[in-house]
Amino acid sequence: MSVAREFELLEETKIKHPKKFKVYLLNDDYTSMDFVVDILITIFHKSYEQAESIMLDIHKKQRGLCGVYTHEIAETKVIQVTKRSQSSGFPLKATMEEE
Ligand code: TYC
Repeated sequence: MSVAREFELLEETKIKHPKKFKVYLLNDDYTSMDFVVDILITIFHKSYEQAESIMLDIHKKQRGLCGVYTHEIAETKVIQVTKRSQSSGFPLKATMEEE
């Protein structure tokens, strides 16, 4: 078998890992701390203790990692945060970026 064919076979059998996306919450001056904790518990499935610690980290460092997901799930999380923030009258924002 040629080296080229061997390379082709190797490429064909390689496992394709889906790209992963980090979802962040951003700090602002108006969203209540309780609301951010609630978002982290209900949308990002954190415990109360984890949620409080991430929220305080965002408050101090301007943004905080909430989770790493496939593109579709990350996009859904960002949309869920935006909808909940808008309907509660808070300016809280979520962003996503490739890992
Ligand atoms: N900085 C906000 C306050 O003092 C709290 C806050 C934390 C807002 C995290 C957004 O992603 C955020 N009320």
